[in-house]
Amino acid sequence: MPLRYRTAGESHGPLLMTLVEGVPAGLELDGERIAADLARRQRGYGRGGRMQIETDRAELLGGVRWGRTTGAPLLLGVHNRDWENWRQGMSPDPSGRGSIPAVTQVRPGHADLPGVFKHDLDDARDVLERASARETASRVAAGAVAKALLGEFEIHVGSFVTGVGEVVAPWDPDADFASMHQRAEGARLRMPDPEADARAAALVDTSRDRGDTLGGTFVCFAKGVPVGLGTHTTAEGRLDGRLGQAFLSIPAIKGVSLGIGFAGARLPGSRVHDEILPGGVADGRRGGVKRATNRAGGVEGGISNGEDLWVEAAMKPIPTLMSPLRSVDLATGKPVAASKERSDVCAVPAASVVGEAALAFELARAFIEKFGGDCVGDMRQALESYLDRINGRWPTAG
Ligand code: EPS
Repeated sequence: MPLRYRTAGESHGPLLMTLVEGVPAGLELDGERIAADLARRQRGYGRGGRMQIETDRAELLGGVRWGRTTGAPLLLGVHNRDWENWRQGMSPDPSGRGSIPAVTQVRPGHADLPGVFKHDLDDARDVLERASARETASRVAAGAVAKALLGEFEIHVGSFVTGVGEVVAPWDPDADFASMHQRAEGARLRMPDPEADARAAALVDTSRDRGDTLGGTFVCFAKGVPVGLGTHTTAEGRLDGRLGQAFLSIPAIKGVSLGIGFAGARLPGSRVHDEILPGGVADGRRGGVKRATNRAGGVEGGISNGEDLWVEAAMKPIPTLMSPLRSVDLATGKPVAASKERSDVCAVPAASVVGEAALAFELARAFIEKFGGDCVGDMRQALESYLDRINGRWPTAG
C-alpha cells in the first residue's frame, strides 16, 4: 500500500487531524519525538502571539498499540488551545452565525481573494482558516512518523536557514550538512552562521517596527539515502518532481531547487556535474563509487544517486501586514487597506522544519515503493539484499 497522508481541520477550530495510510507494522513510535518536531515548528524569532498560546502535541488516536504501529491507518490529532476563544466564531452550529464580522478586505498574497471567488463565499474566513500555515502542524506530525521510519534505516533528515530577507549567509553545498543543522538548532533564525543569524534577528525587529514581514530561503537535506529511490521511467515517479510538489505545496513556498538549481543553469556543464570517482563510503549505499561534489542534490534522472539529498526552498514574506497594502472590500467594491489580524513577522525557521517533514515523507514514500511496506522487518531484509547486490556489482576500489 502506498504511503500517503491527508489532513483536515481549521486554524481556529477544535483540532487538526492527520491520517497517515501505508505505515508499515512494527515501527516504534515515540510520541515525544513527534512532540519535539511540533515544538521545533513553533520556534524561531519573528513568530507571532499564537505560538505563545499553543503547545502543540499530537494525540495518537489510531494505528498504534503499545508503542508500535500495527499496519492500520495512523490517526493523529493536534488540539488548538485557541479554540476556546473561537467557539462561537468557528462554531459548526448555525447559532454561531454573525458572532464575528466577516473578513471582506482581502489580503494580497493570501488565498482570501481567489478562494472566495472559487467557492462562492462572502466571508474570507471560510478560506483563510484552512489556507493558514497552521495546517503545517499536521504535516509535521506526518513527517515525524516518516522520520521515525527512515531512522530505522539510518536515513536522517535536517535543515538550516540560508537567508532571511536581504540577509543571505554564504554557504558551501559541499559543507557538512549535519553540523550546519546542529548549529541551526541553537540559532534564533536557524542560520548556522551566528553573525548572519544576529543580523537576521535585527532585520526582524526593524520589519516588525515597520509593520512589514520577511521571507527567506532554507535548505533541507537527507543523509544515508540509498541509490535507487524514485524512477527515470515516468513523470509522476521522478523523485525530483515529487519533491518539487511536496515543497511547493507548503504554504508560502514560491520556489524550490534540487541541489544548486537555478545557479547551475548559469554555469557550463563542466562546473555543474558531479564527477564519479572510485571508492564508496563505509555504509555502502552508493555502490562502490563516490562523487567529487554534490551539486545535483543527490538526484540524477529522477533517481536518488546515493549522495546526500538536498533541496533549497524560497518562502515569500507572510501576506498579513500590520501596515497593510491596498485592497478592495468585497462587500462594497470600494478601495480599502487589506485586513490585518495576529500573524508572524517571519516564519522561515518554522518553514524549514515543515520542509524537513515534506522531504522525509516523500523519501519514506519512495523507500516503501522500493522496499515494501507491510512490516519493518521485511523492509530491512529487502534493503540488505539490495545493498548486497549493488555492492557486489560495483566492487569498492578503495
Ligand atoms: C500559524 C498559526 C497562525 C499564524 C500563522 C501560522 O495563527 P493565528 O492566525 O491564530 O495568529 O501564526 O499563520 C499565517 C501566517 C497565515 O498566513 O495564516 C502556525 O501555527 O504556524
